Amino acid sequence: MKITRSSSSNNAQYRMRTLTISVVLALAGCAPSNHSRVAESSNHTTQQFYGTDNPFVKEAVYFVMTDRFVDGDKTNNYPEQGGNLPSFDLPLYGDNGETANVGYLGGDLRGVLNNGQYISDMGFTAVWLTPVVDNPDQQFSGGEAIGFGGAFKDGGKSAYHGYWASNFYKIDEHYPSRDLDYKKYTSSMRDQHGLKTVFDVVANHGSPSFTMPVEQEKFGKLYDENDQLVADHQNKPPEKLDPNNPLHQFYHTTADIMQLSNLDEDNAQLRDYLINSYLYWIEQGADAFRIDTIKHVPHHFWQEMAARVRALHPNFFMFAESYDYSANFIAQHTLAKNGGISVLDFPGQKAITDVFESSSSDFSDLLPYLHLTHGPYANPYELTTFYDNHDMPRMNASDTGFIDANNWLFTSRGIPVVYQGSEIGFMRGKAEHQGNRNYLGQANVELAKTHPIHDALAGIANVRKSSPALQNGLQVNLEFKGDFASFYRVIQKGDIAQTALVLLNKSAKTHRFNISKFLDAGTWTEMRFKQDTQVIEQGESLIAKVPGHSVHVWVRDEKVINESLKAELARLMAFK
Ligand SMILES: [Ca+2]
Ligand SMILES: [Ca+2]
Ligand SMILES: [Ca+2]
Repeated sequence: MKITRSSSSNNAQYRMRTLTISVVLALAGCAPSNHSRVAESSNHTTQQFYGTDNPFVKEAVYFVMTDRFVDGDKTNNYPEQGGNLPSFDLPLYGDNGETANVGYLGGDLRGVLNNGQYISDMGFTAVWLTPVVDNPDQQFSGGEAIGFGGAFKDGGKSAYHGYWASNFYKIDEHYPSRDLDYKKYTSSMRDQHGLKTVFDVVANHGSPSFTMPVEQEKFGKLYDENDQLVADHQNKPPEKLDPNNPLHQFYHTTADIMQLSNLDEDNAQLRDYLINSYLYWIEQGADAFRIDTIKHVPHHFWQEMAARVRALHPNFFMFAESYDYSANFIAQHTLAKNGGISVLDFPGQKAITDVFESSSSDFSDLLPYLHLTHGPYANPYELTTFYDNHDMPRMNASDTGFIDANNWLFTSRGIPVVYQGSEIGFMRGKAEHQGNRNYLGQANVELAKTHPIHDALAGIANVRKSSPALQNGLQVNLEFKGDFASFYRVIQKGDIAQTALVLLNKSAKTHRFNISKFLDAGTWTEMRFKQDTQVIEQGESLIAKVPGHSVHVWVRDEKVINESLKAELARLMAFK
C-alpha cells in the first residue's frame, strides 16, 4: 500500500525534498550509533566480524503480487462474483493501446507453488505474497473513480491487491485450491523448494468504508475467526461514528487514507484482534512479516505487537514499509525501543534507480545510503533492499541497467527483495495503474527462463546463496568511481571465515581491476563464472578483467590475516 505519492507530477517536489534531506543528513553528520558492540567475546581466540546475528540476513526475497503472478487454478477465479459491481477483470485503457487492470485476474497459491522451482533456481530463498486474507467481493462503489495511470482513487477498484481486509483470520477465496490451503502451501514451498514464506501484515486499515451510494457487503466491516461481525463502519464518514457504539469502537473518528477504515490502535480489543491474527498466520507457516504502512500506526502498537510475536517466536523477522526517503525518519522503527523492526530501504531504492536508470551515473552515488558507520539504523545489514515494487513505477532501466542493479543488490549490504517481473524488465518505467501491476502469467515466466536479465540475476543471486560473506559480511568499500566499484564483504563468525572481493563494472567494455588495498594473501576463487583461482602472496595485487555489465566475486575461505584489514573491520564492527 503506497502512502507517499510517486507520480511524476510530484517528482519536482520529491527531488527538492530529497535534496533538503541530504543537506540535513550532511549537517547531522555524526549522529551517535544506536549501539556498539564489542567486537570480541572472551571465549573465542579469533575476532568476530559480521553484519548481524539475525539469521534472516541469508535470505533473498522474491516479491509476488498474488493475484497478478500466475493463475494455477481456474476454479477459484469467481468471474461472476460481485453481481452489479463485478470484481473480475476490470481493464483500464490508456492511450496507444496500453492497459492496466483493477479486477481480479486469477493468480493464486497454486500458481506460485507451481513455479517454486523457478523462483528457487533463480537464487531466491523466500517468497513474499501480497495479503491473502479475505477482502470484499465487489468493486468499491464509493470514492473517486480510478482511471488508467491513476493513483489515490479507489472507486471502481476490486480488492485484487489484498490490502482491504474484511477478515484478518480467513484466506480469501481467490487464493487457495481444494487441496492447497495456506498451511499446505507454506509447507510445500518449504519442503519441495526450500522457500520460506513472508506474510504481508496490515494494521493501519481495513477496507473502504464510506461514501458508498448503497452500503456494500463486507466493505467497512470486520469479521473474526468464527465469521462473527466485530466491527462495522456502516457506511458512515469517520466523524459520524459513535464511540459508544460497540461496532464503531475499532475505528478512529478521523479519516487517514482515502475512504479506508482507520483502525484505532488505542482500542485493546482491536489490538488483540490484529495481533492474534498475525500469530495465527505464523501457525499456518509464515516465516517472516512484511508490514504495510507502518508509519501510519504509532510506535506503541508495534512495541506491543513485536513483543507478543517474539515472546512466542524469538527473533521473528519483520520488515516494514515506511514509504519515505529520509533514512533518519524510517530508521526509528529499527530501534529496539520501537519494536526492532527492519525497514525496506527507500533511500536505497532512490539511489539505486538514480544510478542504474542512467548510463552516465557514478557508482559513488550509492555510498550515502549504506550508513555503514554513524548511521541512524539499529543495524544497516538487516535492511531489505530493492529498486522497485508494486506501489511505484518499475525501474526504468535498460536490460543492462537491470543486470548492473542486480549485481549491486545481491553483493552489497542488506537483504535483497525483487518484485515479480523485474527478471524480464516487465513494464519498466510504468506506474502501478499504468501496467506495473499487470498480470505476469506463465507465458512470461517461460520467457524469463532465457531472458538476459534473468540469467544474470540467477548467476549473482546463486553466488550470494552460497556465500556467507555476501549474505552477512561486513562491507569494506574500496573504490567507487564512475562505472566501477570494488569492495570486500568479510565474515568471521563461529566456524565461518570468508572474504568476498566484489568487482562491479557497469560500463560496456571489459575493465581491468588492480586490487592491493587490504588484500590478504592466500587462494582466491572467482565464483560468478568459471571458478578461476589466483594464489596471492603477501604484497601482491589481485588483477581481474571483468566483462562489461558484469561482476566478479573473488572468495577466500580463510581467516583475515592482514592487520590493516583487521583494524578496519574492528572499526566497522563497532558501528552496528
Ligand atoms: Ca485462479
Ligand atoms: Ca473475498
Ligand atoms: Ca492510522
